[in-house]
Amino acid sequence: MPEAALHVGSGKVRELYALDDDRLLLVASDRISTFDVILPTEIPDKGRVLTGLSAFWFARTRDICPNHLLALRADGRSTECRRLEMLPIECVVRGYLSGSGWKDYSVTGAVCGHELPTGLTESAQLPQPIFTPATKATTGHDENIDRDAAAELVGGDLLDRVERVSLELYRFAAEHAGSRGIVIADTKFELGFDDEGRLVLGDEALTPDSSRFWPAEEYRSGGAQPSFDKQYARDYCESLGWDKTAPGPELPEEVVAGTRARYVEAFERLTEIRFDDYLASPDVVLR
Ligand code: PZK
Repeated sequence: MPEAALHVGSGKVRELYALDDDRLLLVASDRISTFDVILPTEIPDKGRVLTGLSAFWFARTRDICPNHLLALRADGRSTECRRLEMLPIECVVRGYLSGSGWKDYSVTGAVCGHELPTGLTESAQLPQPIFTPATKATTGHDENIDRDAAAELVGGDLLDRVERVSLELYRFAAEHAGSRGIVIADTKFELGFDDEGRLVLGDEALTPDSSRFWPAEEYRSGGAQPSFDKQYARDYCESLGWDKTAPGPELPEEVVAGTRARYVEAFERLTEIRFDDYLASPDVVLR
C-alpha cells in the first residue's frame, strides 16, 4: 500500500493513487476475473506479470508513441506514471474476429463501420487489423462505436492520429508476439494528453488483461480459442456448472498453480527475460 497517496480510482483488478499533482501510482493486484466476475482466489504474481509486461512494451514502443511510465517500483506491481488528460474513447485494435467484434460481424457483416468480407468464421484473422473504438462505460460493457460517433467525441483529426498510432502499436506487438508463439487477437489502448499537449499512451498496454492472447500452436479459426492465461480457470469454473454470477467459485491450488505458470510463461516468452530476474530487479524489462 503506498503511503501518503490519495486513492483516486479502482478498476476491477487495479487501483490508482495520486502521488502529487502530476503523478499517479497504478497498482496491479493479483485478482483475476472470468466471465466478468472477480474470483475470490488470487493468482500469486499476476499483478507483477502484467506490470512487467506493460513496462516491457512501453520501453519498446517509445518511437511509435510516448507513454506515461515514469518509474517501476521495487515491488514489481506498481507503476509511477505521468498524469494525463485521458481521451473519452477506448482505442481497440482487432487482428482477429472475436468477442464483440465477432458478435457484431455475425449480425451485421461489419465491425464499427468496417465492412468485412463475407464468410469469415469466429476467430478468423482479418485481412488487415482494424481500429474499432468503443465508449468507456462507467457501468456494464463498453459499446463499440463507428467512426462518426468516435469523431463526435474526440474530433476527426485527432481520431485519425489515434487510429494510426493504435494500429502501429498493435502491428509492432503482434509481430513480436507472433514470432514467440503468442497470437494477440485484439487489444485496447488508452491514450491521453500530457501537460505539453503530447499524445501519450497510458494505462496498461499489451497485457493479457487488456488483450486477447492465444497460444499460436493451438490457433484454428472456426470457433472460440483457448485463452493463453485464463483457460484453466475458465475450464474449472465451467466444470462446476457455475451460473457466472457473483460471487465466483474459489479456485483449487492446482488451478491457481497452472494459471500462475501460464502468466509467467507469457511474460518469459514475450520478454525473453526470466521472471525471477524481473522480481529481483523490475527495471530489467526497461533495458
Ligand atoms: C487513468 N484510469 C483507469 C486504471 C484504475 C483506473 N496516466 C493517467 N492519467 C490520468 N488518468 C489515468 C491515467 C492512467 N493510467 C486511468 N483512470 C484514469 C484506471 C487503473 C486503475 F482504478
